[in-house]
Amino acid sequence: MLSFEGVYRKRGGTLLSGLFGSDPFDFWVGRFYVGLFGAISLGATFLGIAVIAFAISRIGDGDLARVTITAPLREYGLGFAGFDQGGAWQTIVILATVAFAAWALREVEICRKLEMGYHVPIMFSFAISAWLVLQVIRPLLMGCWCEGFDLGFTGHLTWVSNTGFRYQNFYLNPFHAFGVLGFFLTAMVLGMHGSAILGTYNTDPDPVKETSNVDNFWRDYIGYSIGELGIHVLGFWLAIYTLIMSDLCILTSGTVVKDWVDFWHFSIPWFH
Ligand code: 07D
Repeated sequence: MLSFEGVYRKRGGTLLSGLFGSDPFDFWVGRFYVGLFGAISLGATFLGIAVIAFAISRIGDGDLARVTITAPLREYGLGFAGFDQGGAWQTIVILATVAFAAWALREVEICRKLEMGYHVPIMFSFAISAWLVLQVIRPLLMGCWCEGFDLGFTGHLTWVSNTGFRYQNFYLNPFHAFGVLGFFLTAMVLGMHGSAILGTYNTDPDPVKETSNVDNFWRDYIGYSIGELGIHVLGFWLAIYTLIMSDLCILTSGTVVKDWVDFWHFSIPWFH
């Protein structure tokens, strides 16, 4: 344990301790906090990995690069499918969703222990929203689990390509374009921030002066520095914007828009 870690390792602030006054999961393994939701998340993850391994063994393709656990066929609609007919996919999707949600709730309990804001679980929940939209919400809206993406490296990429072309030209989906813009912008500002921090690391024994070295660099270079807190607030909102656009891009495809080429054939009178 590092010298300051003891300060943060306080029991309590968890759901179970709030409800019953005690929490048997309120402990650490090494430097990792476990907690009720950590145990649920790990349990669902191990079970999910076991189902994946079992499903792969039945497919009989030992090549992990191309092995794919496919979504149920269209004939099953929103019903349950047999294990080899898409039931494996359904089981894995349920277990993965439980694992992701429990992990977000574990983050909430850690935030409560550290008496900090909920920014981390909020941000992670937006990442989970992409998974939920793709695998649960859009299939429900389209009336078929077959709409979810297949699980596997090549399988999910094939799904993206097929789904993109099914709506003619996915580049013409404006939410997709705004999402792409957000991913690129987020990567760029993260790269700018990371390189500025690493570039000024150890330039001054005083961390406050080190921070002003970063500010000075950007003011010298582009005439403006968003500041230490500002860059993190920008990253937070950029990532949320990006994920909302990505959610909208796939949520609208097939539900309200069937053809993104045709979508642009509207006419705004004052535009021409
Ligand atoms: C999904 C991650 C959540 C992570 C979680 C936790 C695990 C895995 C394992 C369960 C959102 C961790 C998870 C550990 C668990 C198991 C077994 C984050 C997620 C919860 N596109 N496109 C996007 C670009 C084209 C198409 C998004 C670029 C073509 C479709 C993003 C290009 C066509 C869909 C994006 C490009 C096309 C997308 C994806 C360039 C194909 C979507 C990122 C330069 C012909 C998808 C919500 C994302 C989407 C999506 C970028 C091209 C089709 C904006 C840069 C033109 C059908 N594309 N695309 O959202 O919006 O991450 O998903 O060409 O469905 Mg696209």
